[in-house]
Amino acid sequence: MTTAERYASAKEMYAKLGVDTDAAIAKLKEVPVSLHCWQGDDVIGFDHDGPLTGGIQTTGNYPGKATTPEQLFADMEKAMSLMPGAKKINVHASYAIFEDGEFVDRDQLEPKHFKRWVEFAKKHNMGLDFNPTFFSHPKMKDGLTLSSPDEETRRFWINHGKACIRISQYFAEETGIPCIMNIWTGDGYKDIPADRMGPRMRYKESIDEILSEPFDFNKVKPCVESKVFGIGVEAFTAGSGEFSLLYAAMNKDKCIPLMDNGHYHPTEVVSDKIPALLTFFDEIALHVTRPIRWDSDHVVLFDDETKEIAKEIVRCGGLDRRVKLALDYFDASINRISAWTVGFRNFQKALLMALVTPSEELKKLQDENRLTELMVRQEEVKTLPFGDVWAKYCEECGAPVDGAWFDEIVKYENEVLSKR
Ligand code: RNT
Ligand code: ZN
Repeated sequence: MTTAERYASAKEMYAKLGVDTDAAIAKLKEVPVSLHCWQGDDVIGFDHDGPLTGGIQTTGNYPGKATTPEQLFADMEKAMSLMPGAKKINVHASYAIFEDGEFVDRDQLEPKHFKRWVEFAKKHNMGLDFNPTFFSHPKMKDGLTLSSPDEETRRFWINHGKACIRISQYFAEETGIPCIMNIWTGDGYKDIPADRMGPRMRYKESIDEILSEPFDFNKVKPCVESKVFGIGVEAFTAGSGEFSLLYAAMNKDKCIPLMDNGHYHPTEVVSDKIPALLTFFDEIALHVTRPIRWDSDHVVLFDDETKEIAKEIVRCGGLDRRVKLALDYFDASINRISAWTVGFRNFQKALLMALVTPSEELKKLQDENRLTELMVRQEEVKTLPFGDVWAKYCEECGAPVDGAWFDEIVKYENEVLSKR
């Protein structure tokens, strides 16, 4: 059977449950997912040498990582050619591109240092998201940035944040697409602190100052990302869940909350937090990742929690602007282009599966307290011929179907990566 024949049969089966698969495909095509530039080079960037520091860690030494902007752009283009769906690109400040021997520190960054990213985005009709880089830098003092008790240190990082607001505004104006600017620091303590409130008060004041930089909230969406702990900061994280959520809640006119599903205690699930936050916030942002035991940033799989996150996004009306979607993982132990591709495709799969779930019917069963039947139906939905809808979606997007792209990775590895 051809893809078209299989799709026709699947479409009929879904239609019996009240699901319009054509509409689902059309909807997903419009929704951008932000692809993180940092999978391509293990979060190193172009503004410093040396390893990562500050509660963030990559492991693995797979050959062929990108070490120049040209290589990173080429690798991203390769990966993007293998992924269906609309994209944005998520850039970190450490990926500033200096030309003609120029170099400025992070507090002095200007839009011009990201001109090449804008060109890259325009070439592919994409928006850009942005992140100040509060890690891997000598100005981190004793593991602290925005919450440092050292005024000069804190000032440096505030100025970095303000510079990033200006760059985010530039991204939005150049691309015509709003820029999500995410504030995350790994500030914290390895062992029991004597003062938990001081760092948090300083962190709050620092974010206040960053967000006092003028910007248009329709164009720049600053977020605060929370975290439960990081490597080396096991006892205390300044930007904890309550801190970050409350910061966003108290500053709704200039900031939105960001949840990374690697940043919670292992039995907590972000799928359940999405509707909770959307009850109170007009917009929220997500980092979709895969924690194994902790915030290990493994490549996103088509697993239960990814599917559940996607279902909540769809059911809560999140695809229409309210939920800002981004990926955040970095695996240095496997082919990085494959990592990008598998993770992106898996999240697309989860979103498409959520779009073809008969949510209205299932909700009705819940509201009528027909919970026995709800369980039966929810289980049956799992074995509908979803793969045929997915194949059709890939084809319509001009992307390879499952089974037809890995050879491309092998070829690129042999022809390009292995020569680096
Ligand atoms: C770290 C946070 C953060 C980073 C990126 C690189 O735990 O998840 O979002 O992964 O900024
Ligand atoms: Zn994250």
